[in-house]
This record gives sequence, structure tokens and C-alpha cells, in this order.
Amino acid sequence: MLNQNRLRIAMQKSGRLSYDSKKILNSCGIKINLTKNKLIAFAENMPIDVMCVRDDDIPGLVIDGVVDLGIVGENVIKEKLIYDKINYKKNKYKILKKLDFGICRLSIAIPVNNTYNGLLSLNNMRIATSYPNLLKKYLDSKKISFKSFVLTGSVEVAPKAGLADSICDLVSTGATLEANGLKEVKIIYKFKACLISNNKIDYVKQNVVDKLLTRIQGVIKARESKYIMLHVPKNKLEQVVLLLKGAEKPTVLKLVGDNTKVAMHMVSRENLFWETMEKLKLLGASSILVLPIEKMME
Ligand code: PRT
Ligand code: ZN
Repeated sequence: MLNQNRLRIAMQKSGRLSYDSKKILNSCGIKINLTKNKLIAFAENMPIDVMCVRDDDIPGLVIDGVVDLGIVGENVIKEKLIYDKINYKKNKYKILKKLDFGICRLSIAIPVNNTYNGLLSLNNMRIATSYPNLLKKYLDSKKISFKSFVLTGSVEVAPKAGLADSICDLVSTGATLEANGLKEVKIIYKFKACLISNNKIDYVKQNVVDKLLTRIQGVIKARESKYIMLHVPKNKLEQVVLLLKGAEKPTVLKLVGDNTKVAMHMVSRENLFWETMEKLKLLGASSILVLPIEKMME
């Protein structure tokens, strides 16, 4: 039974966002037991229930208040926001936080053998897409006239099937375009998964939302950051700090039995690339360790 006092979150049941959605909730300390055929899972340690559904159903569930929060692609939300605006529908939800997965882009692609000389090449084309509103918003802003041909799936086969001259679809690796004899000519929007929320959340649930948001923030920051440890010749400290851009102020510690070097520890917002490690080595640094960070709170 659903308990009205518990925060309800919808996520994709199976698909591109399901693994990472589950992972981020787990990393936030929400203990859920999601088995294959379960629609809903109740967290044991927090007043949170997780509902697993098709991604297309998530905005509706949030709008209707069946769930309070949803994890869904920004592409789905942005397309819907434009649709709602055109149809004078009131927004009953908002984007709370952009997440760090589900990264993709909405691009225009044309057959590989066709020439492309900028957006004007698209004038009067018939473009197959599942995102007619986003496509229209972009091409209208560039004053390009076109006809959209709306398909909910297999958009990439439309040119071969003679249904359209080009397509506008989500791309991540580009393999699907290549396999269908298409080339990406224009990225029009970039997207990530995001956390959306119903506009009306009561005071008790809002406390849970605030806690969850702080934890999500911490998980994302930790995933972006690295803990770096190394031994540095004392007279090269300043040069080493200059090389470690994106790093917070380092801690410097004495080394037992070595007066020429010190140990430096720091958190870096960026990964430490091999090139930088090689430069550090040339400055005399040694024992360079780059470690992942599991959790962070500032
Ligand atoms: O069953 P359900 O309705 O829940 O899932 P779905 O099939 O509608 O969605 P799904 O799982 O394919 O995608 C869910 C979300 O993942 C999308 O709304 C996006 O926010 C995000 N995402 C990230 C992507 C991609 N990358 C992506 N590459 N969604 C779709 N694609 C498709 C694209 O449409 C094309 O067919 O993958 C193909 C291209 O991929 P590449 O790697 O060949 O370029
Ligand atoms: Zn879907």
C-alpha cells in the first residue's frame, strides 16, 4: 500500500536511465530492493518509495501528483514544456536538479552523400523527429522553414524509407546514425537526466526532498572529484601547486626520514591526466596516487 506521507520517486524501469537512476539513489543511502518485476519498492531506512515505470509516463505521474519526484531525460521535459506552453497548460512541475548521466544531444542528421553548407541547406526539408517542438523552436529561431514528420521510434530509418530528407534525433555515440548511412550535421541541444518535482510538496516531504538534494549534490561532486596524494621536493611546492589546477588548498605533511620532500594531499575537481602526472614526475614528485572519492559534504 502506498503511504501518502512517504516521498514517492518515479524512475525508468528498464532502459538507458534505469541503471544510473538506481545507482544515484543507492549512493544517496536509500536502501531499495528493486527486483525485475516489481513496480514499486519501499526504502527501508528513509520515508521514500520508488516507482519503476516507462520514462514517457514520468512527467504525467509527477504532474498528477501520483509521485512527488521523477528522474527523466531533460529532452522529455523540455519537449513537454514547449508543448504545454503552446497549449496554454499550466506548469505543475519544475526541474530540481540536472544529474550527471543520460548524456546525449539532439542533432540533425542527413544522408552521408548529401552536402551540407550550414543551416540554410535544411531549408524546406522534411525532417523526421520525435521532438517536433524542440526542433521547431530551434529552426524558427534560425528562420529556417521546414516540415516535421513526427515518428515515435526508428526515426533513423525515415530517410531510407523515403519518409523524410533528414532526421532530428538523440545521439550519444553516433553508431546508429552511421549504421543507417546518416551523418550528424548540427547539434541543436545537449541533455542530461534530471530530477523533476511536482510544484506542490508538503512541508514534511519537503524536508526529505531537501535532504535528498544535498545528498545528490554530494554524490555528483564526489564523482567529479579525485583525492590526490604525492611526495614533492620542498623547493618545488609552488610549481606543483600551479600544475594542479582545479585542486583545493593542499595539506602539506612531514615525511618521516626524508627532509627534502613533503607529502601533499588535496581534493581536485578534475581528474589528474597522465600528462600532468608526467610533468609532476619531472619536477621530482613521487608516489603519486589518484583516488576516487565516495562521498562529499561541504
Ligand atoms: O521503455 P521506455 O519508454 O522507458 O524507454 P525509451 O526506449 O523511450 O527510452 P531510452 O531508454 O532509449 O532512453 C531514455 C533516456 O535516455 C532518453 O530520454 C534520453 O534522455 C537518454 N538517452 C541518452 C538516450 C540516448 N542517450 C540515446 N542514444 N535516449 C535515446 N537514445 C537513442 C537515440 O534515439 C537513437 O535511437 O539511441 C540511439 C542513438 O544512440 P547512439 O549511441 O547510436 O548514438
Ligand atoms: Zn520511452
